[in-house]
Amino acid sequence: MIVTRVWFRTLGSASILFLVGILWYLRHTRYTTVQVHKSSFDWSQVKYLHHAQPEVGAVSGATRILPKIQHRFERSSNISKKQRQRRDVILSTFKKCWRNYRTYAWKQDELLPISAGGKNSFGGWAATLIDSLDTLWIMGLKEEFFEAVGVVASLDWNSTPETSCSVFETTIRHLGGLLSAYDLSGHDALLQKAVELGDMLITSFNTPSGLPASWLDFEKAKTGQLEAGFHEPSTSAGSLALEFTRLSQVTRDPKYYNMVTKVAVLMQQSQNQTKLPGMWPANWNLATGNFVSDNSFTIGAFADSTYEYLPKMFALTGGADTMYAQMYRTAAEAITNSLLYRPTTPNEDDVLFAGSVWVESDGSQRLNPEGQHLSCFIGGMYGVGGKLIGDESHVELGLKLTKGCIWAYNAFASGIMPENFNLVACPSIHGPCPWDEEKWRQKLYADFDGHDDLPKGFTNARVPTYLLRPEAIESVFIMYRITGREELLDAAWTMFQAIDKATSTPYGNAAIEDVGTVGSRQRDSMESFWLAETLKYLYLIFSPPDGMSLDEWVFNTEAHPFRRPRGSY
Ligand code: DMJ
Repeated sequence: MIVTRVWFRTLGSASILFLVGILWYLRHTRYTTVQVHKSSFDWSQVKYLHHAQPEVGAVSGATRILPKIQHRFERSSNISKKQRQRRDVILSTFKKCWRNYRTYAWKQDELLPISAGGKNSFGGWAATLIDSLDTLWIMGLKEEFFEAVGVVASLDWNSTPETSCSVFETTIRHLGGLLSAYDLSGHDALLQKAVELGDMLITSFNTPSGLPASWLDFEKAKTGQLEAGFHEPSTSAGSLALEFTRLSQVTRDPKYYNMVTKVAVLMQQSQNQTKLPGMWPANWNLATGNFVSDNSFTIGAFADSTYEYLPKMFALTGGADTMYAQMYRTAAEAITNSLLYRPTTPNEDDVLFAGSVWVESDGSQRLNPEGQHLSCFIGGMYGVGGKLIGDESHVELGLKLTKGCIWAYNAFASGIMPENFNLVACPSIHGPCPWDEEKWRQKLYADFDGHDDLPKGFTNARVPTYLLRPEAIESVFIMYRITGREELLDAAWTMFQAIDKATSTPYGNAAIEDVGTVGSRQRDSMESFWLAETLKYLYLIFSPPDGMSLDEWVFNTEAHPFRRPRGSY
């Protein structure tokens, strides 16, 4: 009797376990098993009319051990209760946006956060969904992740109401998003869709010059009729390297890497021939390969990620592509000498900004002491670059540049910095920089842009909007991971609170018109980088530092992490 009872009891618990196992399996496979539908056009079959298919070579040479980027945190896999609470707030902000994207804009490019609708602005291939995949994974939202993978598996890159797409935006958002989600999850559907998309985007190089067209006109691309432009932002060619190199690494097919390497070789050849040697002008002639003629130099709009990718490519190739480290070193020196400036501030803060330079016909340089939200990535670039080449002075500059953006956030009534503004520059970034109220007032008068209530130190806020951009928080995150300085956590939290207060809507977060006004009018716009970048960096800064370590991952310019080669850190 006793034996039978024990037997039944054992059988009972075994069946329960079995049932639980079956349920887990069904639930898991329901989400992880997806049927991939091939796109209706195979872009790998496009004939290269102007150039032979790029020759097959190694993706890159031998890797080596690179210097560590991350600070040695004492408790790298733990966080305090305060950080956990902050992280949970970021998580619920993300969840609200995702839930409403799913309800009101599912499969469209963007959620309209005020009118609760959707819009297509990037080809209609679910930009927000793809851009958010890795954030979903990192935040542990696996059910939502696998549901989104199901959508990705049915995407047809040949089906869009548009006649063309931006090569840069589709590369950094869609291709970057797919590759990163694949790196994190290993889900094969993501790789298959990344390859289809990569094969489409790489035809942008099928032009008479062999350099990429900025816009991929689909019909022209299919028939080899594309032409690269005469005056294009440098990012449209200079900032494709990370994504296509990662695609070559994971497919072991060097054709993508070979294409972007053509751009890098031209960059290297021209770097010291420009009007501001060490930097490249903001616009390039991609029809002829002339990267040297223009007079305008910036690390902001049109040029930003061209520079950002130099140290990051060195990291992604495991130190094999030394030309990127060399180009970074040379560019950073030129930027430091010509673009960085220390602004006069009422409290004489020791902060830096990167302005822009116009080179006159006599070769003299005219510095415009401006600030752009887009330029705020530069603190993180100096930090990562300095660590990789073993130059701590870059890390110090990176910290001061990051503090500049934090200072600008704190200066405005909303607690957010404007898209574009001007300051008064001191003669040197090293010497003293006393506050001179009279000089500031004179400049304020000269630069007057209609704002009569600017914070002291600012002479205009030419573009007073905030578009939910990530660059400032991105540098705060990177510099925290590099230096371990606790005050950066508080700076990030203050920034988030200000941003959420000004941008929150019942359905998500919206861009605002004027950071100088508390309660500014909102715009019915929530770009995909809010979920892909801004909230991801915020979530990560309050997470244990050994998660998504900068020693193991390198983030593309849309905050999509790619795995660095093992054995190189
Ligand atoms: C993003 O798409 C990327 O970060 C890009 O490099 C710059 N612009 C937006 C965010 O501001």
